[in-house]
Amino acid sequence: MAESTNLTTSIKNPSFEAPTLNDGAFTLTPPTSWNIFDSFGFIPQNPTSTSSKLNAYNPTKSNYLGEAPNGQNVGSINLIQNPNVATVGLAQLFDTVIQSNTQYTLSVDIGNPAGSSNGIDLTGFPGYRVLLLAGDEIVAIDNNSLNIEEGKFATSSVTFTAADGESFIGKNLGVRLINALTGEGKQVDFDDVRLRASTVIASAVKDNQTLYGSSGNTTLNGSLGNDILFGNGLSTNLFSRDGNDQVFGASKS
Ligand SMILES: [Ca+2]
Ligand SMILES: [Ca+2]
Ligand SMILES: [Ca+2]
Repeated sequence: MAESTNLTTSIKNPSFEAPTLNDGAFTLTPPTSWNIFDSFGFIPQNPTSTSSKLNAYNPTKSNYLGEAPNGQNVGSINLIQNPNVATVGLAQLFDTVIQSNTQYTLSVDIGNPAGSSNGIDLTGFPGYRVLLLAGDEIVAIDNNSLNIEEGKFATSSVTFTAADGESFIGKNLGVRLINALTGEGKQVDFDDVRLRASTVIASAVKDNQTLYGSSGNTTLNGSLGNDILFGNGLSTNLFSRDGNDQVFGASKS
């Protein structure tokens, strides 16, 4: 069995319990120790209860019968803009530094709130993304793969394996939890961010690799040199990195 270590202690406020809130209450600022990722400026400088906002929220029984999956609060992103390519996220770089021959698994509960919050109708779901980061680069994605019913949470997991020679060794792991604003609905909630590491024997990263995806949730990292990547499936993520890489995207056949 591979040795598995719980690294959740390297995440600050992983369950969004700070600050403490009464049932139904929310902040107008990000949960403690979380940052706003908002490259298109969808969150106003001074959010109000009816503007777009990214906050800590103590959901009620009308949002989720079981309320928050862990503790009392969730991290919440509510966007009032129309569906758009722009996205907004809760972001944090962890204290965990990437080591070689290690597989990192980040899990987070994703919620589709029912009912309303402060008069805002929460019917529908705008979609989500979970991005695992090495420094400021994306190394794994869950791009809205879960089908989450109204009033329910589901758990998303993403993994990244760092091999010998990987350019990300020594960088900090991090996450962006995104409201994808892709459809009907305004709000996505997040709770209970967990991080585990397992020791693995990974094939060392070499120059000029040829890598093949499968039809599952595959992530291919080209890293060094002039690589050739073949997606071979709809849910394959391709990261070409350094060098003059050739990337062949996912096909349906
Ligand atoms: Ca919580
Ligand atoms: Ca509650
Ligand atoms: Ca909803």
